Amino acid sequence: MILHDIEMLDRTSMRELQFRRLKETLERVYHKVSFYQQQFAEAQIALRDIQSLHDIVKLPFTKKEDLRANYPFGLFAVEREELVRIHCSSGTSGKPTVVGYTQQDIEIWQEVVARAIVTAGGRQGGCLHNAYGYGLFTGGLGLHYGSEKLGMATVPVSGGNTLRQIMLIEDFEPTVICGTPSYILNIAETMESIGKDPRKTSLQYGILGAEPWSEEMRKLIEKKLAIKACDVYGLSEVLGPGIAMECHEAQDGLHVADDHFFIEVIDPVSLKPLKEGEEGELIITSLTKEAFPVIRYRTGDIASITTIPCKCGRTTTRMSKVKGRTDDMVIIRGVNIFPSEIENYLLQVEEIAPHYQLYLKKENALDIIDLHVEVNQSFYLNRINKNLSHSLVMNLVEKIKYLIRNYCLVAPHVTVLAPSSIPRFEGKAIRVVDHR
Ligand code: DLL
Repeated sequence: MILHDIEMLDRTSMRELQFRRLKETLERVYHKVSFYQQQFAEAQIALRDIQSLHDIVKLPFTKKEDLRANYPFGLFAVEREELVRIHCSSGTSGKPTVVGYTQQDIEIWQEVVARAIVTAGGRQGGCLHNAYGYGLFTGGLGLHYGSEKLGMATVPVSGGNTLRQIMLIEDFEPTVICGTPSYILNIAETMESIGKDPRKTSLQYGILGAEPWSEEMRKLIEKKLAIKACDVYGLSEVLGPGIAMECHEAQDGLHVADDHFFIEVIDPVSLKPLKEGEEGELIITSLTKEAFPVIRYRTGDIASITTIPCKCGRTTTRMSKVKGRTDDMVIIRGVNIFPSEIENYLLQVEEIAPHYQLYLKKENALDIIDLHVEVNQSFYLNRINKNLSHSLVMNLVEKIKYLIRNYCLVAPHVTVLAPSSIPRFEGKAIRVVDHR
C-alpha cells in the first residue's frame, strides 16, 4: 500500500516541484536569516544564479558548526511566536544544536512519518509500540505524531524498563514496533532470558533506525522476533525521523520524501558532487520547512542514492543504508573502517553474542582497534561445564581476527568477554570508544 500519490510521481514532475520549492526556500532564507544572506554574499551567489536544480551545487554548505555558532535561535526563519515545538540534536558535550518547528512544519512532519509507517508495513487501525526516547530527541515524538495521524493506536512507551515493555507488547498486541535496532534486540533477548518466545508476539513490522545497523543485524532481529525490520532515517537538524524509510516489500534502500527534501551525495574530502550509486556524504536541503530551513546541510552520514524505481511502485529517490558517520569512521593505517561493517562480519561468528564495542587506542604512535566482543551463553556454559581449554577461546579470537583482517586488511586486537559484559543501551548504542 502507498499512502500518497506523490510517492509515485514521475521524476520530471518531481524535479519541477523540487525546483519550485527550492526557489521558495532560498527566497525565504535569504530574506529572513542573516547567516544565509552572508553565506551567499561570501560565495558571490545571487538568487537569480539558481536557474535549475543542477545549480544547487553553487550554493555553500551548511555545517553543524554553523548551527552551534548561531545557538540557540540564530538560524530560525520565523519569529519566536510562530514556533510550536523545539527539539535538540543528540550529543553529550557542549551546547546542543537547536531546531524549531511551526504548526505547518509539524503537520508536514506528521504526514511524512505517516507515509513512512505505511512504507514499513503499518496500517490504520493497527497498534504501534513506540520505544524511541521521548523528549528533546526527535525519535519518540516524531514517530508518535505520524502514527496518530495515520490512525494507529500509539503506545508512547519510550526507551527503558524493558520488562514493562514486554508486558505491554503481550497485553496490547501491537503490530508495529519502533526503536533503535540495538534496543529492539535487547527487548528480544530479555524476552528469551525470562523464558518467553519473542517469535510468538503480535508484532509484524519494525521501524528501526537512528543508528547504523548491518544487514546481519537485520537478519538476526527478523529471526528473533519473526518480523520484517525496515530502516528509518532522519536527523534532527533537518527534521527528525521520516526523511527516508525502507519499504517492507523490497527492503532495498530507503525511500526519500523527495517532495520535502533534496538529497545529494558529495565526496567528503574534495566536496565534489558524486554520481548516483557512488558512496559519499549525504547533503540535504529542506524544501518546505518554515521555521528552520537548511540549505545543503552536511549530514556527515555516508551512503549512496539511486533513482531507479523500486519494485514497490514508489518512484522516489532511494538511499542506501547509512554505513556510518564520517566522524565515526576509523582510519587504521590508511584503511577506512566503519563499525557497522565490522558488525556485518562479527555477526557471522556463531559463538558470540551480537554486542560489541571498538576501543580505539594508540600504540607506538599507531592507531589500533581493540574489539570487545562477548561469547554467547551456550559457548560460555560449555566452556565452564566441560572444562574446555583456554585454546578454545584463542581459536575464537583467531577466527574473529581472520574475518576482520579479510575485510579491512588490519587485524584488530580482540578481547573476548563473558555474556552480558558489554553495556546495553535504551537508545543509540555506543559502538566506538576513542581512547587515543
Ligand atoms: O536519530 C532521528 C531519528 C530518530 C532517526 C528515530 C530515525 C529514527 P539525531 O539524534 O539528530 O536524529 O541523530 C541523527 O543519527 O545523522 C545519523 O548519523 C544517525 N542515523 C539516523 N538514522 C539512521 C539510520 C535521529 N537509519 C543521526 N542508519 C544521523 C544509520 C542513522 N544512522
